[in-house]
Amino acid sequence: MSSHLLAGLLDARTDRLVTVAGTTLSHADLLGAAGAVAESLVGRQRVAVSATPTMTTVVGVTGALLAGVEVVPVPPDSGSAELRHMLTDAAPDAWLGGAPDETTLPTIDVDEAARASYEPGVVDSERIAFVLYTSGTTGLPKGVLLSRRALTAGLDGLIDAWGWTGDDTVVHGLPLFHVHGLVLGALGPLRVGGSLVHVGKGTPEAYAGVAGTMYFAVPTIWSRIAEAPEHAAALRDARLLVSGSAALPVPVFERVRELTGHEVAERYGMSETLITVATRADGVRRAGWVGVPVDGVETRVVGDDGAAVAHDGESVGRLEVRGPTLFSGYLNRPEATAESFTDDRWFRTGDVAVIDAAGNHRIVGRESVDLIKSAGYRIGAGEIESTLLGHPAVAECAVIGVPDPDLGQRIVAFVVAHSPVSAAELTSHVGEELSAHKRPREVVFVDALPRNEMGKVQKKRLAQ
Ligand code: MCA
Ligand code: AMP
Repeated sequence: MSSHLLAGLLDARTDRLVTVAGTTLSHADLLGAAGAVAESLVGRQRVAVSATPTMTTVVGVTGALLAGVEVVPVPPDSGSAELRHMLTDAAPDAWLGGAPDETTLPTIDVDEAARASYEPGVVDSERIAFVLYTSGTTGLPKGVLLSRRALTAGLDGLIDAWGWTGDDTVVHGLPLFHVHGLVLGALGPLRVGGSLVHVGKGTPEAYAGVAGTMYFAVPTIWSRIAEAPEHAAALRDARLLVSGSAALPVPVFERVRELTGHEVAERYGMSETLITVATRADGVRRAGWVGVPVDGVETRVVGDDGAAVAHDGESVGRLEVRGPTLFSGYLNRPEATAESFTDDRWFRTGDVAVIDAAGNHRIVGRESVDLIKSAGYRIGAGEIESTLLGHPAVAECAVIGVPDPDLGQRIVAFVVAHSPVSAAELTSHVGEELSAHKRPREVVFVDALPRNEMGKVQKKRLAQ
């Protein structure tokens, strides 16, 4: 395959189709429309894209990648504080495609009907393709800088692991502002020269309505498919069902196997590292295990003392990774970048894992209770706490993720209020400032938060 990130798309085939929420373009037409976008981006460095699950987003992002212009994919439901933060931190030149109402930035139109024959120039592989915002345990989301080298290596690892070819049709309904939906789910088919159907919203019915060879979903969607036998049966003819972004519960793996005849292939990754570990299509599939390192990636587990932990399938340690799929740092955050690496340049994932003698990985959990995974979204407890504290009625608060059969974890906020306020008001306050999936599902009003002698909130006690 050519070294260009979008090698498969550049072949401009007319029999390979990209469908997003009901609109279809052939690869040739997508290339033509994206070429017109690329022409209109001359002189730009970095653009923001309101990453709705639409063809406009796919054409806009593809055009920017052809032109070598950086993209900041912005969640379309971003609240005001979150949006302000991303625009200040990333300082894009313009909005590409639709922009939020009160924008002061110039906007550049995306015309899906345009057809330009654009000759992409050579772009340095270390050039940044995406600034992707993701939450940490505290503070505001950080912009993860993903280079073309990382994206190419990350996708090639999966192309190898899954025997992914131009004959595959990927089906999914994932958001286009995170690695799963955007990199794997949109760029993957364009790199490999295959077809894509983005169903708009990830419901069992929508997945069942499309014939594909590979279905990508987060565990929440698999769990909903497992509860919908009438739709699950439609996935029998697939080649590969893939789960990632959070742990797939063993009962869901088993139920999907009963209903579809397929064992779901789980893979593991992060915004900062892309997908580093994957179950191979021709490899062992074990419920609760996420596979082996993808081509070019190395992993290790270390104990609290930093010493290597045995790869015996039982010993638990902190997972560290290195290889060509890694990010180029956090935007404007050299200290946070430095802290995320060990002295010998391994990336600290913050996940706790077990590796067996054959190199298979099982993710045991996260080191910090302050990073919550809900419906596959990574959510920082600290960001929600600061937002709640910005509400005049809130004196103190603590946010935790509690186990949830549908969402993996659901966000619960414990609040000490100094004036009367309803749970609904606090929830919508978070939705207005941040984004919809960061809203607590439950607000519990308490007289005081449990604290240790140092005054630190004891979140483990809250969880009980
Ligand atoms: C949700 N609702 C609420 C609240 N939360 N209402 C009141 N208070 C709340 N706190 C509403 C929603 O607005 C919605 O209303 C309804 O409840 C159902 O919401 P929900 O349960 O969230 O389900 P959903 O809207 O059906 O979405 C589920 C989903 C979605 C499709 C699984 O969460 C999703 O697409 N998740 C994927 C996240 C992802 O791509 N992560 C990848 C990160 P209404 O129905 O009226 O709208 S990348 C990554 O992790 C790495 C690299 C990796 O490994 O992949
Ligand atoms: P994000 O930055 O949104 O990409 O989230 C990355 C985090 O998702 C990882 O650090 C893990 O905690 C979690 N994650 C991703 N895939 C899996 C998986 N297959 N099993 C368990 N956790 C996962």
